[in-house]
Amino acid sequence: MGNRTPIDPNPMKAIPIKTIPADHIEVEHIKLASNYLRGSIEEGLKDGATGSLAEDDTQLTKFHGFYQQDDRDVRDERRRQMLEPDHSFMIRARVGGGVCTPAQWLALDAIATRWTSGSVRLTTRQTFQYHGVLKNDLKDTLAEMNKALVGTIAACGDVNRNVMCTPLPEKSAVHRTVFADAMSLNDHLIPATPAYNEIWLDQKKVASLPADTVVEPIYGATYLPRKFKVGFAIPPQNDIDVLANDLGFIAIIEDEQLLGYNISVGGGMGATHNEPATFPRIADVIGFCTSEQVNQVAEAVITIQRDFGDRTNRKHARFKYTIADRGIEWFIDELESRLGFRLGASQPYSFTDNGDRYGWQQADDGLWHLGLYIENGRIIDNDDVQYLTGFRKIAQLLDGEFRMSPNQNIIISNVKAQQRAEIDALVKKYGLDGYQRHSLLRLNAMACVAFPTCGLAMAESERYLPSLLSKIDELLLSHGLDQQAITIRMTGCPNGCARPYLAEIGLVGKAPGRYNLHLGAAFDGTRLNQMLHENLDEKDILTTLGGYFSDFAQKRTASESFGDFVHRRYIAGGPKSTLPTKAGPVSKGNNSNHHPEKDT
Ligand code: SRM
Ligand code: SF4
Repeated sequence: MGNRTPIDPNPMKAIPIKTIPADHIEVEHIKLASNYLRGSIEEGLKDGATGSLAEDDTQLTKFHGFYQQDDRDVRDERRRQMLEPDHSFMIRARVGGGVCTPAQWLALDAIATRWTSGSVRLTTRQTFQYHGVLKNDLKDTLAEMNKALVGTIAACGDVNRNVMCTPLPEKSAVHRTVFADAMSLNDHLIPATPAYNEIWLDQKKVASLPADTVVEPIYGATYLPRKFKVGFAIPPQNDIDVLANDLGFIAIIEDEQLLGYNISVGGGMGATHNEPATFPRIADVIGFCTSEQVNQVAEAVITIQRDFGDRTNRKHARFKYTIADRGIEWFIDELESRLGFRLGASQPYSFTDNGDRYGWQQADDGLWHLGLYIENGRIIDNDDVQYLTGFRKIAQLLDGEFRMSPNQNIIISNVKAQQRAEIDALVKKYGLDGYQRHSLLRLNAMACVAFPTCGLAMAESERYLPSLLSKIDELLLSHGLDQQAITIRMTGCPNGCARPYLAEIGLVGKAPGRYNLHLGAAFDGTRLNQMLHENLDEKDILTTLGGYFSDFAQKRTASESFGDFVHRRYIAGGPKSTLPTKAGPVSKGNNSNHHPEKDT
């Protein structure tokens, strides 16, 4: 480790900032001028002439948990007709660890039915979103959500987001402890500004404070340079994709006792097409801490990013770039200096997979958990499915809880044995039994939202993946691979919301109907895939995958996963000319692993 800075704890508290350096980008000025996230949101809400908010305020409302969007399906037509875009808002809940009671579910369901476009959309980070909320209904919707004790502050924005926690471990006692640690941190990192309560919950405004008051002791007046994500994994499950998080805690368990956590730092998925300076990155495991040290470690990590993250370029502002630029040794040194103690040595652990568990599982306390597959997390009632109604009926009788999974699914948890039959009957009646019917490929698939709501989508994702999966299923069957679990994830752009770079097959939207094909990730989420083919349409995707499947069926070693096979044959030193299609290899672009030691 070389000459390390002597341990000398220094204050981590944010010093009030008065001015922004000239090279800092616009959003930094907006944050500072906002008076701790107030901006002119309240005034904007009262403006009945438009369905939108002022542009600066739309940056701030992210911190309050919602995004201004417009319907992309009608955007061009409205532009032609010189109409204002069809604005509405996406609201994301902050549900740490994804746990929600039946009473909360019923309240959320009522809100979905009354004020949104009619669905509850489970996300890849164990929470849910509403789409289609109109400006006039924002305040009622947020107030009603808070009444159900489901807040939205810091669900988005340049702050720590909801803390994830593996939802279904075999060991219920360890889970309880890890979950408690995750929730303690989730709460510890909530912004302290009273702006949210003032605007949405009509809390009395705080009288003016002395100029040197530290309103945000962790974040400071300009918050973080970028979003920040934390997750707790309980091996052998890596369902939260812990190494995709800025900061991860990997539970180390011995004799069914939690010893503490390995700490991982610097993960992230987002990238931009054709900009090699942006890349997905898998986190480094840097050491070990005890349960009691978790909040302190997290706070120190976050303040390092607060103080050293790049505020001059948003595409380079995530924590992963701070680490990649300055080096992991520098980071550990800075962290230990702020902590005032050295981290322990990281402990051995291993993961089996990064997917969800389906069907009934019994935990060691005798209670049952039913993992249900929800296609792309969309809980809705329409001509095809009755999921909203189904979950409403289940919530009306459930004596346990719901746990949202990190793969857009849901677990009906803590069910007593005598309730199982009733729940099974409802699951069947409302078509929620997909976990018993679908292929292993589909059960390991995720697609991000993309069109029509996501402002950044370049290609379809949620609306397209289901039909593509049916075609890939046929291919797998034709090669005798239908019993092979393969992770597949699609996104409508390279931002990586469905963590496509950690899927054995990753499809990343480039333009309408066109995707880059990434292959070779590990089945357990510990190795990134690589972009091997660019700009494919559906026909090319199927032909190309067919080539790999054929090769895999013939040449795999016993129990080798598809990702490991592709990695061994086509990536780890293998000549790229042997790629089994005429589609040429791509130059090493924005998807190198940056962890050659893990790349074996
Ligand atoms: Fe995401 C932006 C949806 C998980 C990386 N993400 C967005 C926005 C808000 C688009 C926007 O900025 O205008 C999307 C809203 C779509 C819509 O209409 O609802 C959006 N992200 C989602 C969700 C709903 C995808 C899903 O299908 O489930 C996930 C919500 C998670 C949650 O509950 O908090 C979601 N986003 C992720 C993840 C996965 C994760 O965290 O494990 C990632 C990759 C991990 C990471 O952060 O590195 C992710 N989202 C991004 C990025 C790229 C960030 C970057 O570092 O470059 C953006 C764009 C941005 O921030 O500028 C983005
Ligand atoms: Fe939107 Fe891109 Fe995220 Fe998909 S990956 S939800 S298209 S930002």
